[in-house]
Amino acid sequence: MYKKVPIIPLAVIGIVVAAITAAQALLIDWLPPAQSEQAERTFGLLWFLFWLSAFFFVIVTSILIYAIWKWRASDDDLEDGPPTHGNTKLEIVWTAVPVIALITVAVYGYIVLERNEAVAADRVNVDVYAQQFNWTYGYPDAGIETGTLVVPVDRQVQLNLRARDVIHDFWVPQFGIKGDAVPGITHTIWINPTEEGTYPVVCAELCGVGHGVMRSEVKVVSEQEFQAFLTRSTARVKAETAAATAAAKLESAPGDEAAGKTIFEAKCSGCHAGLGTEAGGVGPQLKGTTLDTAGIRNVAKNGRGAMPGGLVSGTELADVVAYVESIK
Ligand code: HEC
Ligand SMILES: [Cu+2]
Repeated sequence: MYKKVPIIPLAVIGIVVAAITAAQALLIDWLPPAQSEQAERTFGLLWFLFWLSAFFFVIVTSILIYAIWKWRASDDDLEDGPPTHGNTKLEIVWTAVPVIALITVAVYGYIVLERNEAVAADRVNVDVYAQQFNWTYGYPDAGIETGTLVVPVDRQVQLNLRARDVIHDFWVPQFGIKGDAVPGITHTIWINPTEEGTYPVVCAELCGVGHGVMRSEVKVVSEQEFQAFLTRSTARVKAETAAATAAAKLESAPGDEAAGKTIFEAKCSGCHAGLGTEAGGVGPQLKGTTLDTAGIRNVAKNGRGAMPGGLVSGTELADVVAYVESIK
């Protein structure tokens, strides 16, 4: 039962509440700048939700504040209020309006999700590996792996998120997308970076003691720089593989016994007594070892137990193996 809507007091309260709400929204930097198409859409949806909520918040709060003030009871008033019957018209309105608002939000949200996950044919594929407490990025098409994510601007990147131990969460705040990396499954997210620059990659899932330092970087570069990065990295991997193959070839080539003896004296006889022919050193007597050539090469190269690895490599390794072979 109401006579006339008290427009002026309601308007005054409404303006104050609206000003406080808007100031909070506008004066604080809630979100980083949107630097992907997904972020633009997601942040747009977020602000739409906020202003829609703010609109109803201001109306409801203003009426509430007015009612509390207008119909406050005096201290000695212990009576119940008069019984009131509901207001059918009002109830229809406060059911219909939220229904319309919710449908609008659902449709808008669906459109954002649909567009954010639309897959482009020319996308770049990157495998993201999360591990306590670092990130590695693999480019399956180029056969390379890096510690910094490099992606081209204005082209879609498909990130295949994988975890090597526990659950992690890949998050670049400026990209507006988060994705869990869960052991045993591959979770895919898509990002279309819109601005060149370097942004932080953050783990957004409490994954252990090093969680806070589980960070890396994503570099958004021009298409040209991206191609150069791929070429450079591929060349480096090729060179490394070639060097490793060459070293392995040198190490397994027949060595020189006499040269091996000299090397053994310098690097091994401190532990293997009598140039390897006697017991009593830190290391065992090598004369009479049951190891074959490959076994000797393996221990001499990588060490074993109390014996350190990496003492010899390349031709030196081949020579020292030839020497041990000659005394066994
Ligand atoms: C710091 C001491 C140390 C040095 C230096 C050292 N070794 Fe050893 N080596 C050991 C010990 C200890 C073992 C036994 C390892 C184990 O128990 O698994 C061993 C084991 C070996 C074996 C395996 C023997 C067997 O029958 O299983 C070979 C072969 C060998 N060493 C070769 C070399 C050569 C060649 C060098 C020089 C490049 C070298 N070691 C330098 C301490 C040493
Ligand atoms: Cu983590």
